[in-house]
Amino acid sequence: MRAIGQRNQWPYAAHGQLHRQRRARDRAAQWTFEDGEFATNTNPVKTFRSPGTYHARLTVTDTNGNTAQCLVTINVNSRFDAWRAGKFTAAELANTNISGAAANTDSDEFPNLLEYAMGLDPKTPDPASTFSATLSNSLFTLSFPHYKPATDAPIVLEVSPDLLNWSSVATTQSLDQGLTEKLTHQETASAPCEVFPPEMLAAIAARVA
Ligand SMILES: [Ca+2]
Repeated sequence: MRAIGQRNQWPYAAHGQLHRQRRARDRAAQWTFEDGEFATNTNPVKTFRSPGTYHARLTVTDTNGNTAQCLVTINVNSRFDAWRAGKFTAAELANTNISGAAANTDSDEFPNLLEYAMGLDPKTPDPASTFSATLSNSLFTLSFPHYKPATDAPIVLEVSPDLLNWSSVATTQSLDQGLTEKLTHQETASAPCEVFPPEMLAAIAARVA
């Protein structure tokens, strides 16, 4: 399992825009956000201080005084650098051996980029079982937490029938916890897997680390 990092910008921002043709004939538009802020232009810009899912109510009024409303969902994603800034001190941020993507400050199984992608705390050791791998009744189940706003660090889950050749597999959501979710992959175990499950689990743990 690996997390892929990308460079992104701070702060989080969301832009709203009405359809061009509709906007042309509308007389007024008002956006009302959950925190009480509002905007009366057709293309507002709002800054959010933390990732998450937000909503805004949009009211448009045409030249005849008719109004229409809709609820707009705004997904505010995170950025690895912004996450780092919230987790480490200025001195720690200057030291990539502590706060870098590959660093493992708490000496658990997960480097910082995976801590971020999985929604963990980089200064609190997490057990290896945070990435769960079980074999029961020939059904192999892999599951791990995922921090939804970490779209700049997608997690790629890879499996191998022989520990030599690896391929990515799809995961499905098995538990929704708001900003985090549990992703799971299941498949029927092959014969070698049934004979050597401990070795396979150890190899998987090594690849996570
Ligand atoms: Ca760690």
